[in-house]
Amino acid sequence: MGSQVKHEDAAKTKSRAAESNIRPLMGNEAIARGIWEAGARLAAAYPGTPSTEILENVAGYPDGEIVAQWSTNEKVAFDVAAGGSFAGVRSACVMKHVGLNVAADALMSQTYIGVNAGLVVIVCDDPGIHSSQNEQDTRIYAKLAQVPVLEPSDAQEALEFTRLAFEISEQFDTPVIVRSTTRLSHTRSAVLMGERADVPVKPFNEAPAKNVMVPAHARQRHPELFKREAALAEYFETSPLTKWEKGSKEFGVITQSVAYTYVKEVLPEASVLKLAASHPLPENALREFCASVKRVFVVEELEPIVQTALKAMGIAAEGKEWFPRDGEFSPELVLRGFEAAGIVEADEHEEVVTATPIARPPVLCSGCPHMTSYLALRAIDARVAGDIGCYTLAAIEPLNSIDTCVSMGSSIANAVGMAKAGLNERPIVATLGDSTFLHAGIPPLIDAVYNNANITVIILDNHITAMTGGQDHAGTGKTIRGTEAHRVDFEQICRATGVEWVKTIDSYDMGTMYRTFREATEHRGVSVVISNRPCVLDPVKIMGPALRVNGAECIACQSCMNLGCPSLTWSDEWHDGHHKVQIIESTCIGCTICAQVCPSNCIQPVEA
Ligand SMILES: Cc1ncc(C[n+]2csc(CCOP(=O)(O)OP(=O)(O)O)c2C)c(N)n1
Repeated sequence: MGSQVKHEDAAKTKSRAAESNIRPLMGNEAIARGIWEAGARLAAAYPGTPSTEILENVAGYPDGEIVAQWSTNEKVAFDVAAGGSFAGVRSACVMKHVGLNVAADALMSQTYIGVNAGLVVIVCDDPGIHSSQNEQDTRIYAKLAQVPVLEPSDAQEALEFTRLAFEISEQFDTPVIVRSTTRLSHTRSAVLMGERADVPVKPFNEAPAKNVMVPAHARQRHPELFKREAALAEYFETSPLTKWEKGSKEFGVITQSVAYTYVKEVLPEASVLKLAASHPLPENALREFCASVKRVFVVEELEPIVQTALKAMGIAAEGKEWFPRDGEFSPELVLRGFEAAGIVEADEHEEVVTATPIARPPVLCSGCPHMTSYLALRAIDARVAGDIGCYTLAAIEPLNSIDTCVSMGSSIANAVGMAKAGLNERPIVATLGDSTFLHAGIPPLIDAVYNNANITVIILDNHITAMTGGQDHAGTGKTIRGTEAHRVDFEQICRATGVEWVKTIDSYDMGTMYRTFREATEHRGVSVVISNRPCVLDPVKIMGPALRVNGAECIACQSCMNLGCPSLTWSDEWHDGHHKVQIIESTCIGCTICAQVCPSNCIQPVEA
């Protein structure tokens, strides 16, 4: 009896221990955990929503176990990780979907090389464009690069698939993509965590014919990709990762990633073939599944990758007829699709009540140092080629002063093209942030000088990557783990490219800013202005006394309102048929920009 009690105690302790390893993790935290558990020793990334928290969480593990570093852009991050793989340590790089465009050149050759130690590329897609410039589907890249793409459907799988990705990478000598999406990356669910694998460092693989991609070697390597792809397809044929959940023979659903969870919620009893990867596809499993049901549906977010493959196999699969090719899926959307397809009766479900929230356009922060540059650019009537960062908000009211925005780093070369095309009736100005300049702004600046373009470049240096939540970069002087690092000197970089006219100004000094912009745009050739002030969310931000409007003297001219500062609101008082202005003192950081643009001098510090 006594020993039995002890037994129970031991069992309870064991199950409590297992329970204590269960945590509610965000998909991104689970991916970071998967990288660490896989025994990876190197991870590099460039921030981008929805992927940013992955490297931030990797950096939470001890430095002695895994190197974590922000790279200047995604191609650099990819190449750093590939370098780690060459050196024999499991390595990962992390990026958002558009980051893979930047890294694609390296991926398309690394795929010929394969790996030494495991090489995993984590890419987070953004169906629905919550925070991106487009909603491209990474699975197409996987097909193009002939590499597997693992698609977890919840946080538990995010951890497990990431771990597994390193195994697959080494077993099949291939980079492996793990694809998340915004919904998975940012949703929390219970995850059973494991231990960190102890993976020995491999020696460098002395194999120039494999590692050096010159034409003679690449020609030899290309056929290897076909063999590898076939072997991977076979792996997914037989792996329990490809899961057949049997149900009615009337119809069957093929799905993967978070779409799987929506299908299970809407049709819990249906026949489902859950794929772990949309590339390479397990053709026999697909054929067998499709033959077992009368109608086949493919529920996949974004592109019809699996549906098209089935059609090429001669299988009449339905999918994009009922589920859209753009936007993010949800259980409601999947339900509506099956309803339209005649699978679910319209009255079989309760009416879904959707509440439309009041539209609240995004705004720059109170005292954001970017505001002044765009006010000044409007005043000099500049044609502005914009870029990607917080400052892109200047494209909308009230600043309304950006004419184009394409992709990271496009602004400078767009401006060069406009100038060369003869669009010269207004000054042509490119604006981009410090992180964006380092990411992809330097080659086009060199191009501008080399080709003697008549443009002005404004680098909005707020000492941080603000848009994605405040990450460090080579211009901040700190690493991801907070240690001191060399700080890039933006003026010196510009001068080294050959720009002769370079000035740094204080973003909060409006008078100097107007004069400097005018001077810069009158200069023939390339001029650069560095508008310099830390982001208001940076820990070193300036916090002056809040400002207050003296209502009696406000002439309701609305000059300050053109800034779009959220601390400025209309008051209940009127002047000449227009609202006077007041300041929300609790959010005002005392930057004084509004006081500087006030013609009646009615804005003063609260203490004065
Ligand atoms: C290729 C690519 N990588 C990453 C991103 C995500 N992203 C958008 S803007 C930005 C950088 C913003 O920093 P910065 O240029 O310094 O401007 P700030 O937001 O600080 O004003 C990043 C990383 C992206 N849109 N595209």
